[in-house]
Amino acid sequence: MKKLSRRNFLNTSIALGGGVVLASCAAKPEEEKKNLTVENGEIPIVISTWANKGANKAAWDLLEGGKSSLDAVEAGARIPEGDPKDMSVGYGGRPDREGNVTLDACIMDKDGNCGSVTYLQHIKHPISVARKVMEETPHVMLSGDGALKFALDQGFKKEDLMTDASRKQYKKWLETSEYKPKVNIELHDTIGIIAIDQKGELSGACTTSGLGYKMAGRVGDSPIIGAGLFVDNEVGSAVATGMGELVMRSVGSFLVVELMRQGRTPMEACKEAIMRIVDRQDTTEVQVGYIALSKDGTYGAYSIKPGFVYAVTTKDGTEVVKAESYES
Ligand code: SD4
Repeated sequence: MKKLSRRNFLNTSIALGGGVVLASCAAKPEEEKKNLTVENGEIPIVISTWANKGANKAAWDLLEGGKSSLDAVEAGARIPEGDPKDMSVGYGGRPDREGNVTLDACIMDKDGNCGSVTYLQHIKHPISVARKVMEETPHVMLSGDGALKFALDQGFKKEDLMTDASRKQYKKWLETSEYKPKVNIELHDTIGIIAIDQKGELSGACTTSGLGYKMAGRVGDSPIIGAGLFVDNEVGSAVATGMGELVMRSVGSFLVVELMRQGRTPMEACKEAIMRIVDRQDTTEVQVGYIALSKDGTYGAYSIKPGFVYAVTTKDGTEVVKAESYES
């Protein structure tokens, strides 16, 4: 597929009558808007990448009960982590090419505290280990064997994270051992989740098993503060999903939050961060999507390719919203 240049994209948009919609939450089709008063911001609120309704529910139950956004995003992230059917996160996640399931996760709170684990094996809930790194150590990031040792010291259980299904898929993959990251072959179920609690405080979390059949040792954007996730309680928060290398090269989530600080709506900020990638990197066969939530409860998203959705939960319920994208 030919890569569209930014100029072509803008020209196309102008030709279509300025169809590049920049309003916050413009990704929501008109008929879906009726229940959510997002234009004015709705608090508390939780949004997450992809159609993780179960994750939003777990987070919402805590927000509704007056718990902190930190507790909420951790609880939300644990849902796909524990779900063997979700093959991009935690238990049942696709292994690397050596057959090891290696997990990346990070979490960030309203005070700018953060914790992260990378290349963590054998622990079902890396997000909770990341929170322990934040709360129980003087560090931000622990990796590999050190992260595992820390997790075991904290009482986490060592487990086999492969399932029959992931073993079967891996065996099939070994028949060709071909690795070419492409749009959606990884299914991109990584969860990034952001919430604002009843006190108006923001937190975020991100957790993944990374790209399926990645090189041994590969770490993506998801545990990197500023790339996969960033929270600034004065401004807002953003998380990324998709091909982590593109996100890391542009420090994407930090960029989205800084653009919101400068006055962009969440959707405008996500779009500008995607355009930064599209203008400078080869995006022919890869997907990246951002979601963002501003301090006042407005939200938005944008992706390179169509097909990116995110789940939004407020007191009016949960809906899965289709994001606007650079390509159509
Ligand atoms: C990574 N960003 O490891 C992750 C993958 C992902 O949805 O988000 N998939 O690059």
